[in-house]
Amino acid sequence: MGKVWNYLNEIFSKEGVVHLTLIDPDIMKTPPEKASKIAEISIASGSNAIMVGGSTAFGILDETIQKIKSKVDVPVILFPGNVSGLSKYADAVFFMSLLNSRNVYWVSGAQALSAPFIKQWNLEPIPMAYLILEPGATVSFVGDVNLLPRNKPGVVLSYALAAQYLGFKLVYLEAGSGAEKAVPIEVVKTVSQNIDIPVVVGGGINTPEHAKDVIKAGAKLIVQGTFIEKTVLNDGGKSLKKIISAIKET
Ligand code: 1GP
Repeated sequence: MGKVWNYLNEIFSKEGVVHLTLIDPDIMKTPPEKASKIAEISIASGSNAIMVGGSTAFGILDETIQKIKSKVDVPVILFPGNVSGLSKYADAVFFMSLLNSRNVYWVSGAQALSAPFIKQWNLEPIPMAYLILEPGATVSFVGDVNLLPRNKPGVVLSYALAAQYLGFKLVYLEAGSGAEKAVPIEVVKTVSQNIDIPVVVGGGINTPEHAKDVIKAGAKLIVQGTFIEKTVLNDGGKSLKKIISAIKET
């Protein structure tokens, strides 16, 4: 695997867990200048890498990534919501398959359309299974998702095991951006205890206590977007630092 994958593994071995800052390159919400400021404060607060992506495409991706890269020294990893979510300026791409979509486009179609760009731009692909649980937010609507039930850890585990056996390097348990209900701790625990690849958790994580519980349950990577967007420009990263310290000392 490539440089960014090695970087993430170094963080696993040094710090135990990885914190990822998700920035939506939405021109209306986070124009490039603002996105780069958010990235800068997040990294200064201890976050380990920047993810750039979103479900909708009102973005100017290339400029956003270039601005972010001019301010931070950590990898910028694409989190594409579609083929349009790729940019040659990023360091890597979470090469995702939305395993619980009903539509084969999101499972393998968009990936096939994206693959030539990844090859041509020499982007590092990091294969990641993407599983969306209730409530799912915007991404479940866009991705035509058969939402995984919150109260059935065994069902989520079956998908996560399938992800591992299919050869994915990571499995992402997603509740949806800004989700009122995050992925249940019980689900994180059941999945983490029974698979061998690192578990990523995101959607609705907003407090140090919650983040800590997610890590204690076995997740190795935490993704935060909404909380960071709402806080870092106001408090200079103070509340984000508390969350990151909580997960790193778990
Ligand atoms: C969304 O899981 C991520 O894809 C982050 O969610 O915006 O709720 O932090 P939040």
